[in-house]
Amino acid sequence: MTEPLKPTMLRFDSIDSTNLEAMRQARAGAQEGLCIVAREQTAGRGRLDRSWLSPRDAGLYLSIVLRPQLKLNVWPLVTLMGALAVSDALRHLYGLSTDIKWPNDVCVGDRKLCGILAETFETEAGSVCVLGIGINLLKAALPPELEALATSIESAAQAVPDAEALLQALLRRLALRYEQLQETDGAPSVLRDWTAVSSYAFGKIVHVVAGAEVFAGVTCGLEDDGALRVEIANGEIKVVRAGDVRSVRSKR
Ligand code: BT5
Repeated sequence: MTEPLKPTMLRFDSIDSTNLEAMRQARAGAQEGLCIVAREQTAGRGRLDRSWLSPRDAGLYLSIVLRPQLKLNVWPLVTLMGALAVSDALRHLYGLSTDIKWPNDVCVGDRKLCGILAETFETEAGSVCVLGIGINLLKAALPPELEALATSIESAAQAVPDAEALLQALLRRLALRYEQLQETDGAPSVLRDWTAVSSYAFGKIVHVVAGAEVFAGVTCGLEDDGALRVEIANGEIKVVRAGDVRSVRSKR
């Protein structure tokens, strides 16, 4: 039996990145459950050295230190269970029905409302996964150039969200999903739930950029470690572990 996740909060007015602070704290020995929250980030991080725009009080920016009791091959599922927890909280609080774009975007329609960045590393006290979550609360989170691609709770739910209520609801859902992941058969059960709510799981026509490889195909489920399976024109199945996947419309 693993211990339930009990978050302890460390709050900042302004910080470079909640993920970086969580990594610093974990290297200094922070226990599982330490949660860094900031009102703004001056160097919010996305995947692949991209940035996450994090203006003051316009989004929820948090990172949580996890020390999962899991085989290393299923650690990538932490990203998927994080997206499920965000979807659960948004449905519960605002009645929002969301999609999950593989691997880490929670979207309303085609627009990104939340990005997730899980970073894994070693510390003296064992392996750590820092799970970072950025959710756009207000329209003010987004500059004009992102308006076509992204959204906020204010736009999607037509309500100004209470950041603290969202934080508390999200932490509760995260604790539940994290428990689910660590149960016996937790990995297949998280994969099943993810597959049930993501339009990207099956039959999505996608364009994939994975390192130097670029191809198009149709999605056909996830591998045990959460990698996306994409069938290309000759029937071959490509397995995407890292990269960008975007939906493209059929030419028919
Ligand atoms: C992500 O990367 O989506 C992961 C974002 C994780 C952010 C959280 S905030 C708390 C924690 N601390 C951190 O430093 N990070 C985490 P990726 O899939 O690479 O998407 C990044 C791309 O999304 C950028 O290149 C922009 O195009 C777009 N983007 C940037 N800021 C955005 C925003 N606020 N809302 C929607 N899209 C945004």
